[in-house]
Amino acid sequence: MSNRAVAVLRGDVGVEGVVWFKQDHENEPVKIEGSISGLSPGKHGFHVHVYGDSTKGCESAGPHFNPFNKTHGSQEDENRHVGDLGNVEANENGYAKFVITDNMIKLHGPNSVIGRSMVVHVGEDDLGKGQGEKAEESLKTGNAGARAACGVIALAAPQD
Ligand SMILES: [Cu+2]
Ligand SMILES: [Zn+2]
Repeated sequence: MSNRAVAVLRGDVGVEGVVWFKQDHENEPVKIEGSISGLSPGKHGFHVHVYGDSTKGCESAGPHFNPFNKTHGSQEDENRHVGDLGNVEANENGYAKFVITDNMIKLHGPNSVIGRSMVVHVGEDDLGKGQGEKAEESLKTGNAGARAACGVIALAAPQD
C-alpha cells in the first residue's frame, strides 16, 4: 500500500484543484496539502464525502464520510464526521492554498478515505455551530451549500 493519495478536483463552475494526502502509518496524522482555483474569495467548506462516485456530478459523492455515526463538526471537535476538514480560504483572486494536518482521516486500515471523494463547497462551513433555523442542517452539512468541485481520492505513487 502506498503512503500517498491524490484527488483532482473538477466542477462545472470553473473550480479546479489538486489535493495530496500523505500518511506513513494508520496511527500517524495525515498531511493534506493542496491548491484550488476559481473559488469566490473567502471560506469554503472542505470535506471527504463517502462515495467516489461522480456519475451525477458531485451530488453522487453522497454525504460526509461518517463511519462512527457522529454529528457534523469542526476538525478540532471530538464529535465530528471523519470527513470534516472545516474550511479552506480563497484569496481575492479565488485561489486557496493550504496545508492541513488531521488525526481522523486515514489512508490505511478499514476506514481509509481512498476511493471516496474530496469536495469543496460554494459556501462556508459553519462547523456545526449554526443557530436557529440553521441549527439542524448545521449538524449534518455545516450549511456549506452546493458542491463547487469534487474528485476521487486515488492511490498515488509512494514517497519518502
Ligand atoms: Cu462537503
Ligand atoms: Zn460533516
